Amino acid sequence: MTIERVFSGVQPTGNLHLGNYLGAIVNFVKLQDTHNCIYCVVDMHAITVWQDPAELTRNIREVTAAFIAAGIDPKKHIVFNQSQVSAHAELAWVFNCVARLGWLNRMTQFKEKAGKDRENASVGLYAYPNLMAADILVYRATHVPVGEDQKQHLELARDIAQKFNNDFSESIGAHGFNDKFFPQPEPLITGPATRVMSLRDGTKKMSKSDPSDYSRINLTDDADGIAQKIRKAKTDPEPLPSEEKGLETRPEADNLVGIYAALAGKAKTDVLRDFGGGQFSGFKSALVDLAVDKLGPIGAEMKKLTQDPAYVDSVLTDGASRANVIASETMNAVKDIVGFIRAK
Ligand code: AQP
Repeated sequence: MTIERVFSGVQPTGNLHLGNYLGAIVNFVKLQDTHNCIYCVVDMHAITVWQDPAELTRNIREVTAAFIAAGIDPKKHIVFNQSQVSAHAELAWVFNCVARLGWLNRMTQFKEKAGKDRENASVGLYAYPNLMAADILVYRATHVPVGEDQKQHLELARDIAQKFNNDFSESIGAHGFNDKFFPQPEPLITGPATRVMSLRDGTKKMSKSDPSDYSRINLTDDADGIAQKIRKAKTDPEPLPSEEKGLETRPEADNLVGIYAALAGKAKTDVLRDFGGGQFSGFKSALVDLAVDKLGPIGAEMKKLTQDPAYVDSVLTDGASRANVIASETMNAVKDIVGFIRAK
């Protein structure tokens, strides 16, 4: 039986937060037991918006440190930064020629990030989903753990895989490959916190780029910082409901209960069984204790690791060389299928 391959990435754009952790990294850790995993620090995605070069380097190391501190084993699995494996960019170019403008025009993330100043957004930001499809498909990965915000990009990756397989079906067959050369990658969007919301506004996603640091819990926040942010988190005047249905019209309460549930490894219903009917103050104190208990050791380990950049860089180079073996094989096949000439 072949073990399925998992791929996912995180952008090194600073302020790695609880949403990235609960929506993605926690699931990365779990999947190590059952899958071959490739986890990538997607630095080429990061530069789709301006990054200060020295800060980018620091952030690449910080995301790598977060992966390791959270429990990803870079020896058993693969951890690397995207720009070290050139096949990502090469396949992305082929996909730029497979994907249709109409498909990209529908991407809500581009609309949100480019905002009103669309004309001034980088071409890279627009073509971002094609690079993401290449990241996944260059490893012919079948499963992609992501937060809910990435669902639309995953659908696009599936469309690109299918169009490539159809457009080149004759050539794929002529070169002796299976007609499903690229698989249909499945998003894995699981757990009670697939969309962690801002602590200041329960209708907005917790995000690295929110100007208010109080909107998010960063993985590097210390115990006092975590406590302060949770205590100041927006709530409403009602006590917590005893059943999940009671959270439906209360986005801030729903968010905090979801965070508690995810950190405790419980369902929201179980959390409400313990805290339903109570005031937010008591619940927030319990959430502070839980968050400090779970995130404190990760933050401390991240700090230790980032003080040893030579070690972190060696993890990335080792991972990149192993990733490169798989990616080059796919890229060589793609070149043959498309009709390019390459050295053999
Ligand atoms: N709020 C969130 N809740 C759950 N999952 C989330 N993810 C991001 N935000 C949340 C998931 O984290 C993984 C890595 O995200 P990313 O760094 O590649 O990009 P992003 O989604 O653009 O992250 P941010 O924090 O939202 O950055 P900005 O502020 O630049 O927009 C992904 O699996 C993502 O789903």
